[in-house]
Amino acid sequence: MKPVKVILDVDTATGIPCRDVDDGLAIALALASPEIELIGITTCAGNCRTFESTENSLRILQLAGRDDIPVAEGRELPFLQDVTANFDFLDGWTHNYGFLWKDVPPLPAVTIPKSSLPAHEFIIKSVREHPNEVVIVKEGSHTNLALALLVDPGIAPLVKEVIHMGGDTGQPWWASTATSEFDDPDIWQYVIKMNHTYDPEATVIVAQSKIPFTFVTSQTCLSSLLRMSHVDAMANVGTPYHDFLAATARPWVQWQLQYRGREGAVMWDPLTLALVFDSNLFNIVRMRFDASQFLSGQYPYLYPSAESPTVQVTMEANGHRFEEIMMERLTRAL
Ligand SMILES: [Ca+2]
Repeated sequence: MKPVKVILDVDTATGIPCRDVDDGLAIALALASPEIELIGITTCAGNCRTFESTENSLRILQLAGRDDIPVAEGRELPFLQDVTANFDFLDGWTHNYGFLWKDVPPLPAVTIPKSSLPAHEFIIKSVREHPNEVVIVKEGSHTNLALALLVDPGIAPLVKEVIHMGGDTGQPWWASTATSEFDDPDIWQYVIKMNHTYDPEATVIVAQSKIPFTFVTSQTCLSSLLRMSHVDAMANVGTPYHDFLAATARPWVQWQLQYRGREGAVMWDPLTLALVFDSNLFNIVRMRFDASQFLSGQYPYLYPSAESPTVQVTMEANGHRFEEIMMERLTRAL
């Protein structure tokens, strides 16, 4: 079967102390998946700043020997939101837990260039070159595609599908999460919710564009972990690329074990990407997205709706099976 053309829109924080490595592993999973033709990476903000995502994404492609894949840099700021608190919080993590990263080797210098096109122009060009063929997997905020839709609304019917890591079908799981390290009850707003609330106006533009849209909810993603045994398996491959993936993931997994009471690091973004090539991993329902409820910060904003569904939403995933698939691919020689 012909591989699916994918643009991966990522906030790749891989290499920054105490930031999630899942975007980088989603890139790695895409590179190792024969069902996917990764036609480009666009960078956005969330887990890190956009320019950091660009550099971190380029580094992974460079180590993988895939500098043929363009990396187009996105907008640094959301349309309206003040994101100061988001980065203050994330910088606090880096400051407080950075000591766990002391054994990570220095990051290789990035020598390959980013694309000359900004992300939204790259999206427009790609969709117009390949009408009804491009799936955009959005692992961070929606700013880039929203901007593309504002500049060229005619691309909406030409995008095959948007798959988005984010969304909650009711009161979100983290609302009742009590962890001693987080004293600020609003803090999850800046961490877990950020893929869709980092730039909520952009989320609404994309979700209402009539492009087929699937939320891969955070609840779904909790099923799928990167465990220390997985990190060891990547390290055992022995290439500089796999060594890098393992070395950057190891302290993040260690932090989950030591400070968060989890058995591994949640594979939010790799699991979301897997919907491109294996929908059987997921239980998917059709729902209605309520933009005004969403913009007002109220729950729920995704409703079961037989009459007028507007989006698809994953309710659960086979995490065990996904972990097997992911690790078979992440330990494969490129
Ligand atoms: Ca992400």
